[in-house]
Amino acid sequence: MSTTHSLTVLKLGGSLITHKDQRETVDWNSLDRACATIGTFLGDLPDEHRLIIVHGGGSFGHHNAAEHGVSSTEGSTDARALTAIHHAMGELNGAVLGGLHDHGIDALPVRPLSVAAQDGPLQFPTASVEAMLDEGFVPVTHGDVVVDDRKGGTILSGDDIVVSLARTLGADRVGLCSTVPGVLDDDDAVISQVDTYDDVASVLGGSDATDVTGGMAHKVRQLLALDAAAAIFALDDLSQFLEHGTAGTVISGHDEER
Ligand code: IP8
Repeated sequence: MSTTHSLTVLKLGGSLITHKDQRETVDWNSLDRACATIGTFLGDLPDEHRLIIVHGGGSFGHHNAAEHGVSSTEGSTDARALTAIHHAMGELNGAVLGGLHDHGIDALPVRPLSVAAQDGPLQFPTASVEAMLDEGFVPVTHGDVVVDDRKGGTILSGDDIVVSLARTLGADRVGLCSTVPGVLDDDDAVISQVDTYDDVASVLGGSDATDVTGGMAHKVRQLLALDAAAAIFALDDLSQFLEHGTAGTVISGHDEER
């Protein structure tokens, strides 16, 4: 990718763009708000900014994966089951692409099952993503089922893709837009800055709804290991993040999980 561009990797959380407790139900209102905000941001910018969007599974991927007993660690060799999970994620990807197109964003799909593999570490070739960025498109990829060395297919989370793409492509900014305004302390106040995992170890728990790829703790650990400035924030702060690169909880420093 051309180095004169600045690159943002933005994840739209599955719980944000779907109703997580209702099977395969898009939250059209939140999706449209997110797409409108992104459209305004890109429309206001000169051409040098590049954006990759990654979305999670919400009530599409996670219900399907749990039903077939597939997770990030538990694989399956049942091709029909793996295809069903991938197909559900394709439906959601189609909804996200449609929302982005409605707001004038030149978004194109990147389907991980067809390009990525788990061979110990994640292998996510980026030639197609880079070519899209160079041509001014917005690649839109997502958590998916991927083939995993000696396990059949397992679940690859959107968070892992965010981290992999941000590293490989040298992203300048990474944002996770979620239903929560950041990492919350015991009084539900947003922790504005996290430099090491120890800062938040006592307050982080698991996700409430069905989620086969881990909750906030995993996100924070992964973001801490990145070079790029990262932030976790809610939809109300998406515009602030896109414009300034900081919102909600800002995560910096090199901690665990490299
Ligand atoms: O919601 C998981 O992606 P995530 C995708 O980013 C599937 O963890 C297929 C469950």
